[in-house]
Amino acid sequence: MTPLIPNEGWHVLHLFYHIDHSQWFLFSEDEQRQAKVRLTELIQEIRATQDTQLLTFSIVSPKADLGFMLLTPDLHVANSFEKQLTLSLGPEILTPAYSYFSLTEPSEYTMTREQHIVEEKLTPGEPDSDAKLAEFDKRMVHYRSYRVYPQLPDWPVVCFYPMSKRRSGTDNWYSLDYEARRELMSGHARVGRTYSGRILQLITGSTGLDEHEWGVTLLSKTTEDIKAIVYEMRFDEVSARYAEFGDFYICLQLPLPELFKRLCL
Ligand code: 76R
Repeated sequence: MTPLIPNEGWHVLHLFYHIDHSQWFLFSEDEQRQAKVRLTELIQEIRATQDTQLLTFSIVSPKADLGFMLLTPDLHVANSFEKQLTLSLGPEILTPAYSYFSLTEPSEYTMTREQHIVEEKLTPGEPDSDAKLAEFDKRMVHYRSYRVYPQLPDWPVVCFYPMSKRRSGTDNWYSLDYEARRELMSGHARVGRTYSGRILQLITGSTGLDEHEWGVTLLSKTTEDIKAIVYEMRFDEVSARYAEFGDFYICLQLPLPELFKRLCL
């Protein structure tokens, strides 16, 4: 099979399931134990695959029970792991509640060095400006690689929602010229940067791949920070005027033994 690997970035699947406990309780204790071993071994296999990450979640509220976030380069591999995960606890135990398919991507609005010099009124060659530029360069190297090849931490609170940019009447993001969009996005980024260290955001592109245009995955250590950033962003013009959102899922990232207990498996 020829691998389906993007030139840049990884494929990303958010997979949320309901657990059918009425089927599960028909299993003998031994069958339940074997099912959990199967899922545990599959997760180990996935995590041992090169450039592959798998996050495991208990979902808050009955929107879903169990969730996975899978990041891996080859779509054949992603698809194969996805089918195995769905069946891992036995047929009809996991039923899909929601899923989202996207790709990590660089941003077309990432600030260039030249734009940074103009916006911050820097004078290259002057020690003060050079120090600021060195800091900018360091941040951008990290940021560019993080967006396309993220390493997600085990922070406990994960918020996922899909979003699109509006295309209606005078509020059509796609009929704005590039400079206007870039200007608006730099306001968005300014708000975002004030949450540095508290919110880790991963924006993955899904135009043509799923219902919305991006998947937004926010990782945090508290629910307050998730609520605060999403609220504050609503006042920023990019969100206030141009953003449309899908359903929100709050996930708790848990290690597997704890996850089994939490889900009454
Ligand atoms: O520093 C840079 O140049 C990167 C700036 C940046 C871009 C280009 C950035 C920063 N984002 C970008 C793109 Mn974002 N982001 C969201 C949401 O709920 C809402 O209202 C919106 C959901 C959040 C919470 C968030 C957080 N961002 C995007 C895009 C792609 C747009 C496109 O291509 O048209 C979307 C859909 C989107 C949505 N953003 C940040 C954050 C945070 C916290 C940051 C700061 C990151 C950092 O510097 O550490």
